[in-house]
Amino acid sequence: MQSLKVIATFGRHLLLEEASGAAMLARPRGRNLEIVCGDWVRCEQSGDGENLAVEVLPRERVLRRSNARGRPEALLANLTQLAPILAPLPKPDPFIIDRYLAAAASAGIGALLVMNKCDLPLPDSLHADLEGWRAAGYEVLQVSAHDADSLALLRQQLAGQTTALVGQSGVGKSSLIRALARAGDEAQIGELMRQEEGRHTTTAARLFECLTGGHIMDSPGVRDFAPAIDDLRPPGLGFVEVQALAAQCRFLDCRHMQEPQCAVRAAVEDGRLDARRYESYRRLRRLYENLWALRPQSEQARQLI
Ligand SMILES: Nc1nc2c(ncn2[C@@H]2O[C@H](COP(=O)(O)OP(=O)(O)OP(=O)(O)O)[C@@H](O)[C@H]2O)c(=O)[nH]1
Ligand SMILES: [Mg+2]
Ligand SMILES: [Zn+2]
Repeated sequence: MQSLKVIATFGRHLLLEEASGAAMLARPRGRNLEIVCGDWVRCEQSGDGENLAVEVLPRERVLRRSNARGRPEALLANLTQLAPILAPLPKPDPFIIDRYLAAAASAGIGALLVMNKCDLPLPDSLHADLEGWRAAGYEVLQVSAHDADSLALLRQQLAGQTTALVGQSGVGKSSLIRALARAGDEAQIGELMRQEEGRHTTTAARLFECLTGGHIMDSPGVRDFAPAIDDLRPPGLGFVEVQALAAQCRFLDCRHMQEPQCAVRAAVEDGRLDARRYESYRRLRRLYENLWALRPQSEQARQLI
């Protein structure tokens, strides 16, 4: 039985890539099989000739979110790099970006911030946010999907990687994919979009080959994103600069909320740690604790303090 790569998922349908490069439709066998874009699956044919994915091969890395019930849910598999996209319009929510960055760090996935639509004026508040991310050690690329020259650095960063573009609806993920994916793939991008109030909105995650090597994943826009709490590790919960400071906190299990002699809070007070990033950490810490509290007692032992 050969293994095939999942290049798109829409509802209960899967698009698999055959060895020849051709795409093949399939569906998961059974309700309990969680299959996402980027997975490798083994397939069988049913009696009536339908392709059934019967097994998901172990994933190297996976991006997971907390669903409405606070349970982990896989979104994208086998990516090596997560690229949260933001733009001057629609109005950016930096807290969503921070939670994507935390999820990536927690899952061993690299992160690259992409500020799209740099042909539009940048609001002052966004300048400050970009500085906060750069201070934390993240690279921020400023590009425009409508200006091929601005994409040169981004192309370099995609080579040899599987990069997923994520973020709010309308920031330009699909426009970037159109500029970065191999031309032959372009026609298929439209198939997975829905016309909504005159706008194209992506409805399915989809994997493409980049022009310059590597792979790139498109994904539907989000209103919010919460990482799977099972993946977050104290003392930083995926906030890399909090993690680095935590070794100097007085208590090993410091939550960096009210504890005395907390190196993280001290760094906020003297300006070494971006205050907005710290506020974002606090929000994630509260979410982390609230969601764990909803879990049955038997599972709570798994929570790391
Ligand atoms: N000015 C400007 N507009 C852009 C740029 N990139 C994309 N847009 C526009 O932004 C709008 C939304 O772009 P999409 O690529 O559909 O955004 P998306 O992130 O894929 O949105 P969802 O699929 O809903 O998540 C379109 O009207 C694009 O033409 C850019 O660099 N500059
Ligand atoms: Mg899109
Ligand atoms: Zn602390």
